[in-house]
Amino acid sequence: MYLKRHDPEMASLIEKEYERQQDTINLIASENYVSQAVLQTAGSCLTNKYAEGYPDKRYYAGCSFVDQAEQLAINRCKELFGAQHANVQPHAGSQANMAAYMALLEPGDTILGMNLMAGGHLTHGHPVNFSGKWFKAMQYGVHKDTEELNFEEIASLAAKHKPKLIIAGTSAYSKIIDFRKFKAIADSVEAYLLADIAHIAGLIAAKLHPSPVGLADVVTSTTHKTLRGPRGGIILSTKEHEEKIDKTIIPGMQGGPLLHIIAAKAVAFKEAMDPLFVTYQKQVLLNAKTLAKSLHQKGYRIVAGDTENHLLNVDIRNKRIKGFMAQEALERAGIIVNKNCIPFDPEKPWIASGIRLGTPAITSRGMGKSEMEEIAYLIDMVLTNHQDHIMIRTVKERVLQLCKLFPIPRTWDEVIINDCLKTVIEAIPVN
Ligand code: DSN
Repeated sequence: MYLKRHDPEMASLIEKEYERQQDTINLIASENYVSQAVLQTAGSCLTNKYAEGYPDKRYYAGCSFVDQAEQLAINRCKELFGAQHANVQPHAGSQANMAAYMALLEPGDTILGMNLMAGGHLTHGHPVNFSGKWFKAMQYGVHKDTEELNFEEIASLAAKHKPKLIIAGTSAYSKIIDFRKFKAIADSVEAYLLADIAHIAGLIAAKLHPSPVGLADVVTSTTHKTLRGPRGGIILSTKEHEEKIDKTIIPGMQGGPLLHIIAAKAVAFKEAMDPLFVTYQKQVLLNAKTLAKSLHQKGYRIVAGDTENHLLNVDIRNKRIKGFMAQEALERAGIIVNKNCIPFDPEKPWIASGIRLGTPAITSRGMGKSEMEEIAYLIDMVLTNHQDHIMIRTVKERVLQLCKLFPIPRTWDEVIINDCLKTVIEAIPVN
């Protein structure tokens, strides 16, 4: 490999990270494995090109091929989500949100978003984030009893504070999001509605979760979670907001677009339009359900009772272990998760009473029902014996065996779908 000769230090770090990815079970709900095609495009010569502006309206010469690449990404993105307009330049989900807020709001305006502690996101109005500093941020949460979105609270906060923008979106929430209810509340106070679908974009593209496109003024997303594309962001909007959104990204906020990443997004959008992508997403849902059921049977409380998407939040308090300790013990056993607050958590976020588990990445490796049951067993073994080094080593050996049986796929359609699990998730309402 050229890099090995040129920069052995960096080559060795990449090699080690590759081995880490191959040899661990990745349950981070926001991660996935891209195809070789996406990887190749992201590592292509398109990284060399400056192209501030948009296709056919650039500040630089030499853009004819990158213009076509970006236009392809825009067209595919619009087709995939049925959107009137797509901006594929945001470098990440946070930048997509920042641009959308800057396009629709003035500093000091009131926004209403979900509290991070209840399952929201930093950019939805947290005080340490730009969204909480630049805007007057009101925060909603979940019902204490059901741990589901508290629409009464959302409606009453909206009526009281008259936000200019309501944000519908989550990063640690396992139930279906009813975008129609959000739209009705936004309309009742004449607020803009922004849907942040970063986590569920792949499910929406596969029509396994209701879509906010057509309801929300603006929809933001990342491209690397359930959507299984390169690390980045997108903004979908109605025609009405097209010009404002585009002008906010450039010249308003970002510099040169990352054309290698934009092109890789286009490749991922094409992959997401294949019927096999739907099969993959159905398996993601089934795997999450199986994992939740298996953990529940072992005495774990699943936040909100169940999962209807790709993730589950697990309350681990009755196992006498904190979230940060669970995360650390599981990593020693080769199982990668993140600690997560549960709703109304008495602990601080860096301690946390729960863990968040997601199935997009392990489903990409072809794992199915029996592997989910086994992973639940292995998680339980670690959490109930987290100080027992021999037990941790035994679990790690089994994790390695599983990883060897299910290597990271090289191509998007290499994912092996276990036929007996191909049940359609009829229960999930689709727009
Ligand atoms: N960091 C992402 C997640 O893990 O949900 C959100 O930005």
